[in-house]
Amino acid sequence: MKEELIIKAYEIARERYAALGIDTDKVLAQMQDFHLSLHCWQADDVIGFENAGGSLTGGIQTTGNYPGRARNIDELRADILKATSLIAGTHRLNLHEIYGDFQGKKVDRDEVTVEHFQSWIDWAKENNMKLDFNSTSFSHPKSGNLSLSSPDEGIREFWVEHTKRCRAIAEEMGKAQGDPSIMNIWVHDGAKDITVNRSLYRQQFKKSLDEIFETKYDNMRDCLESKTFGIGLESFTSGSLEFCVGYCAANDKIYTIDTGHYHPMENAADKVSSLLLYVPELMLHVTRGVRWDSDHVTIMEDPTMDLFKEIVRADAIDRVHYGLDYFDASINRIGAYVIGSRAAQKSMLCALLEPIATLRQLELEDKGFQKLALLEECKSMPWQAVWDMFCLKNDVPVGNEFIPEIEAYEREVTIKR
Ligand code: RNT
Ligand code: ZN
Repeated sequence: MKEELIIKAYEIARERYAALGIDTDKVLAQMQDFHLSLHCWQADDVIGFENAGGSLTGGIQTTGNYPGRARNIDELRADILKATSLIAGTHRLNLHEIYGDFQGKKVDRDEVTVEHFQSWIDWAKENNMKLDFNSTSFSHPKSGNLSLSSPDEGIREFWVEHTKRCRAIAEEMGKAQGDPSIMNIWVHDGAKDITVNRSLYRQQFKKSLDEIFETKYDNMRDCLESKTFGIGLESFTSGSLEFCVGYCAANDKIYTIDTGHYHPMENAADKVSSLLLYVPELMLHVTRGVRWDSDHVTIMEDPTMDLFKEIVRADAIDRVHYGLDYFDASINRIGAYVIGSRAAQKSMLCALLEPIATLRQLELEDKGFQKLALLEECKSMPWQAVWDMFCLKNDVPVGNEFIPEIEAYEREVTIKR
């Protein structure tokens, strides 16, 4: 796209926004400071590198068999770099434990150490990326339906050991990058049918978490992710909303909002201002729920835009970590990264472009018509010109120009796998 055209459109947009009291240059600077934590698992359908061809368990599922899945660490790294080359700004990478550099050796989950992530730490440094981390309770012979909440002490202790080791790894990542690594704990624990020992499993889960968090670290942060249900585990989830929010509030832990983890009519955005009164920070897993926990690619839809608006309106930009979490195996996977990341960025941009001071004042003065009218007008303000400028400044494709780039990478690289 012609550079002059983008600049011209931006200048007009700048004036339009200035009339509403918004400084678009400042917003562009804020956008530069907005870092996503890109989930590594979209590239390979959440399989990881433990054993080639292992299958996904734990109530999550990828559907589709689009060609070109990353089959090893080199392919995954290349795909991530391709994706980030099409996304403005600098971003973090969110690794799961099963993505360790195991060099073909069998390393069980209770044996993993930082040495299995040293090459990731080096790679991330070379590529100006910071790492976040996740323990992995699924896709393992000991996963069963219950891991950290298992009544079987042997199983429970195995997963406690795993999770403790993951925290130690996250601590080393944080140290190496001079910035805390955010470590998420999500366990699939649940049951398919009517469950009578709910209390027992939740007590076990709490006991496990207390043990896991005994060691205090300075270079990593813990977060806990709740869920409504998993596939095949429809009737009970140990880590329900109440369990996780309660635990995080009582123990000063970060709560993870996965936008696909609530009832379809529930508004994830509305949780932000409540949660932040009781938990120190939030981690996001931005995804697109379609009817159930479907992990569709994030797009710029109302729930996503509302979430980012609520974060900005709550003055909480710096109290949130912006992870993505979806896995679509039915379309080009690099394309999936780019669509979702750009959609999250666009949603943040629109949130930053809101005339929030005016809107707040109108609401306080009970001027409901004026507030609603302004909110409606915001939708057709030229935010797209600011977005294009952001891409231009960051030297990434403007508009749909990233499509042929992904097609070329598919032709040259992924289709040959
Ligand atoms: C599953 C959770 C969890 C996973 C990843 C792979 O429902 O959302 O965050 O998607 O850990
Ligand atoms: Zn998630």
